[in-house]
Amino acid sequence: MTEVIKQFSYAVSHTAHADAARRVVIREASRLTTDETLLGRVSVVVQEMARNLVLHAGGGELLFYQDDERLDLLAVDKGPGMDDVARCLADSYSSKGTMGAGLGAISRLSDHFDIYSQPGQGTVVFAQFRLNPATSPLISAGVSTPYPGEEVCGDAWAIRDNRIMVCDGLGHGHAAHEASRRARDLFLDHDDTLPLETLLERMHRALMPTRGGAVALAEIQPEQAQVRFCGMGNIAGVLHDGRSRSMVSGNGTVGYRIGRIQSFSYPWSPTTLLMMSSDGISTRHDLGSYPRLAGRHPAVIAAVLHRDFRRHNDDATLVVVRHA
Ligand SMILES: [Mn+2]
Repeated sequence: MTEVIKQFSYAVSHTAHADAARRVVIREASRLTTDETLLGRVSVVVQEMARNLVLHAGGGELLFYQDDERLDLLAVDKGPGMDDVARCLADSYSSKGTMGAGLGAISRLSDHFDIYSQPGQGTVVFAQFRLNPATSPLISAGVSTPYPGEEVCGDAWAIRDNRIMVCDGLGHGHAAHEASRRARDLFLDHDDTLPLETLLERMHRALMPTRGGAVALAEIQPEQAQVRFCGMGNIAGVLHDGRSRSMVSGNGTVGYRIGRIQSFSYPWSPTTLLMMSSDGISTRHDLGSYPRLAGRHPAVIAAVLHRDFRRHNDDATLVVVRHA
């Protein structure tokens, strides 16, 4: 599925951006589906999300992610937020011209809908469209944005079955993108009976012609009630289950020079959240300070924390995973 993964962000602050965003999203979605009804639903949802950003939030960001199973859209803003999301949604069926009007359409037309809003701090709206049935027992989402002004992201992330990878290519721009892309391609093609340590060792060799990067691999093993984590360099791995716990990575740059590769086990339960982030996301991020955010869809969690803890001088990636 290497070729079909596509992710980008789009700044929306004017109604003209809404049309442009819709065209880009539909162009990408059309590569994976010819279902006109589905494309029609996506089209209206992009339009409504972008309109809400312009009319009710003073602008924001539209995030797009697509692979061969799904198309995810997120509208992220730091606008006034909503006091009562449930009421805004309920109102949407009877009123026109309010934020609720758009939300009602978004929730009806998408296959999965979620929202997180805090008065005075902003709103994240999530809409998912299924392209194919899910193959993973996990629900995952990642938000990944490039260094400001760069066309490509130097970070990459991927999930396959119970395994998750995040790579931060050294620096930013095309050379960083090339390194992280190579790590991701190897990850997506690897034989999943390989131990994580062996996979990381192979990535080390595969990345030698590149400038290298930081890599972390995680494997969730629900039957053993554990998660294994194998990292090299600055990718933060955090488990959240009421409180947050950091996982341990080794020192080094994959593809250049690395220390001993080791993986570690941590307890995993059906309520645990796994979060992995590149250093473009401040490690001060604290899920516990957001009321009820931990119960939202992983895409919403990733988008809220990315919005509030992203450093604007680096590629920034945050991946969130939980049980289905
Ligand atoms: Mn970085």
